[in-house]
Amino acid sequence: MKVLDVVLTPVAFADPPLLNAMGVHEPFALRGVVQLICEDGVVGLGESYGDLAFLDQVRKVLPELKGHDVFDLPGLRRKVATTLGEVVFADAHGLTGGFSVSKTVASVYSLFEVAALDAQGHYLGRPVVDLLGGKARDAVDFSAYLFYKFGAHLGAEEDSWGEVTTPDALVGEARRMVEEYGFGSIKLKGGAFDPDQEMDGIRALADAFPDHPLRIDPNAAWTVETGIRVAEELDGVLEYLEDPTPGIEGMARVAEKANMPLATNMCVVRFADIEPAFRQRAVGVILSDHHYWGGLRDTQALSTTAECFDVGLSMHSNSHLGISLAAMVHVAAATPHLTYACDTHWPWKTADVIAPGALEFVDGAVAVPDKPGLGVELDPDALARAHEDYVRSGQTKRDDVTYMRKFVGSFEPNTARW
Ligand code: GKR
Ligand code: MG
Repeated sequence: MKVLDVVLTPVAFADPPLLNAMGVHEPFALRGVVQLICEDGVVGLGESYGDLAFLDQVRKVLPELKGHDVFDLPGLRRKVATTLGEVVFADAHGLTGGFSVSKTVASVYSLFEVAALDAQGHYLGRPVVDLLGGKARDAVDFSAYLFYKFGAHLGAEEDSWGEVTTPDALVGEARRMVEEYGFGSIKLKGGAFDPDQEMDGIRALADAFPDHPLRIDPNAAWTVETGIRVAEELDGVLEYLEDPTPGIEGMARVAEKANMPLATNMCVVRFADIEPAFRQRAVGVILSDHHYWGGLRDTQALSTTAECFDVGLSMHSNSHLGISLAAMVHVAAATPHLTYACDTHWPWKTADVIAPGALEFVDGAVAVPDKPGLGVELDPDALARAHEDYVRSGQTKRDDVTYMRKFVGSFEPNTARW
């Protein structure tokens, strides 16, 4: 089934002022939505980053796709690799690890692979999970993803979550998320405040939610010494400790002393990182992300590799919309070795580009859609509105640092400062 045309639509959606090691989320998060228009009226959907530096790479590939058979995925990858050559895409926020030619190709390919699989599913009348080998589970567990946050964006009214900078407020945020979505585990984005303050936050969560496994992720904001101290002080409290410190070697030094596994979406971000990381026993859990690991099938390959070395697997998330969540759910459902509830930013958004109802959280899990393809439909009006927001926002990249400096003029990213 051939591609007749490809439409790429940059979109923006409102995002609260969430804090992390690099600063604070801007008023809008950006995404790119792709529609592969195919023969027989079939349309395949994909979603990925909306930063201009990424979209520029995607745009180079668009003309090459006309006439491509959506069942030829190796050919699709070759076309992406040949078209991009030695280019390296780097994002400005620095929260998803290093950059390389292979990660750039994997990221651009992934966007089109998901859309091609969606198109295949529509053509065959089968859900994507079936094209990936079938269901290993009927529903996919997700974790509540807590952030410290400001109460309002600059010049705006306070949002419904309010300011969250204290343990009490954090517990309040967690209660709302757990009540609304039924999450059975909780992750805290750290790296925003002093580690002792963030450990107090984790202890307050442990008291309030004794049955919920907990994690903290400072995005490599800590030194090795601080990582070891946090691992010791939160021994028995955390199910895993995510990216306490930068780099495979630093992670290995923390891992040597930590009783809980270390997880990462920063130091193992492509297949070439696996050998050094596993050899040094730096990580016990890889947080996969199909958006840069080379799509849904490579995510499954990653899972098999991790399983061979007794390393756990879960999923990383960035601010995203429903097409991405659907892709995560299908691949997670088709991947037997998935050992922890996945991350999602879903509760933080208030709008989407897909028609509502296809993806619902029940007891913290999303049932795998059983309709053809990804099982989600674009809402054309919502897509148009989100594109207008993109144009109106004037944002062309995610830049948490510069936005933070509008709140705190002297702000410096917290990476390895503590
Ligand atoms: O949304 O601020 C955020 C997160 O910090 C995100 O950008 C990270 O990539 O969630 C991610 C993580 O687990 O590192
Ligand atoms: Mg992380």
